Amino acid sequence: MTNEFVKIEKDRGIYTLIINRPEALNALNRSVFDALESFFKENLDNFDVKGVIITGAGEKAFVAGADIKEFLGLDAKGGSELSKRGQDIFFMIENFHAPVIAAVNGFALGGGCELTMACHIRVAGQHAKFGQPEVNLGLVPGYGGSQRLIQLIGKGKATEMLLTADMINAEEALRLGLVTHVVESGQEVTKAMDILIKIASKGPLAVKQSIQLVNAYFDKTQDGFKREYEDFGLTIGSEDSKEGALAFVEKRKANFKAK
Ligand code: DAK
Repeated sequence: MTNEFVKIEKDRGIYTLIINRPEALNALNRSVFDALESFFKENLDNFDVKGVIITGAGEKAFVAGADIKEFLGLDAKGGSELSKRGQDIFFMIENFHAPVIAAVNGFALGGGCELTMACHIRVAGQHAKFGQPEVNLGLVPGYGGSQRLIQLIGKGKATEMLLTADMINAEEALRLGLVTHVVESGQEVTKAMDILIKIASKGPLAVKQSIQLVNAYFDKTQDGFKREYEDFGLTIGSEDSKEGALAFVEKRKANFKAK
């Protein structure tokens, strides 16, 4: 499930994945992708996982991009295959049943910014910096960044960021809606944990379907409104919704079972 490049910690059902290559500013190499892929694949239907935090080791970087040294020499076919694999892993994160929060503790550049955007929620430390500097390398983003940046901050600013490679700071990211919280540096994981502990008390199936409904809005093959009435039926037919209503009437905390 893990390797030396991604450390995993567990607390009250919340898993913190720490990308652990501080000497390379936590750049995403194949081993990091392997570890991310196996964690999310192995826990696809595991409701014991209540939430996930992704962060970077050290104080300087969340992830400073794909490992530039690793993609030297890739040809068009190899590059495209690597990009597709990264996209598939990021889709797995985006569609994970439990919330995934990026605790952005420094540089989030290129593939690092793309990783934050595949997460459901982003919390930034005051010193965090975001950017898509691929054009500096004669590249376009390869892990969904050209699409998710527009979804999150709109076409105008996304185009400017993609074309200039300029970084934005945490306050600007908050103003643009790229992140939802800016906290004192060092408090990113604590804030992410607070949010996830709150969500962990909710109905797990309802949380899963809410994530899917948000994603359905951006999926051109789905009708989000149709999906919503279908999912409403699904959740109201669940044992958890009966427990939720009963707990309300009996003025007690609901004991959800993800059923
Ligand atoms: N890859 C590999 N090593 C990196 C790195 C990266 N992305 N970013 C930093 N490092 C390494 C540096 O090489 C340096 O290592 P040593 O020289 O000490 O061995 C160490 O981390 C510390 O970095 P600096 O000395 O540069 O630190 P500074 O504080 O001076 O600068 C910086 C921090 C973040 C501004 C700077 O490191 C920087 O500009 N880093 C590169 C940012 C960047 O351009 N990232 C890549 C974005 S493009 C693909 C799919 C996707 C992509 C590509 C291909 N395919 C499917 C083929 C996506 C590409 C990207 O992510």
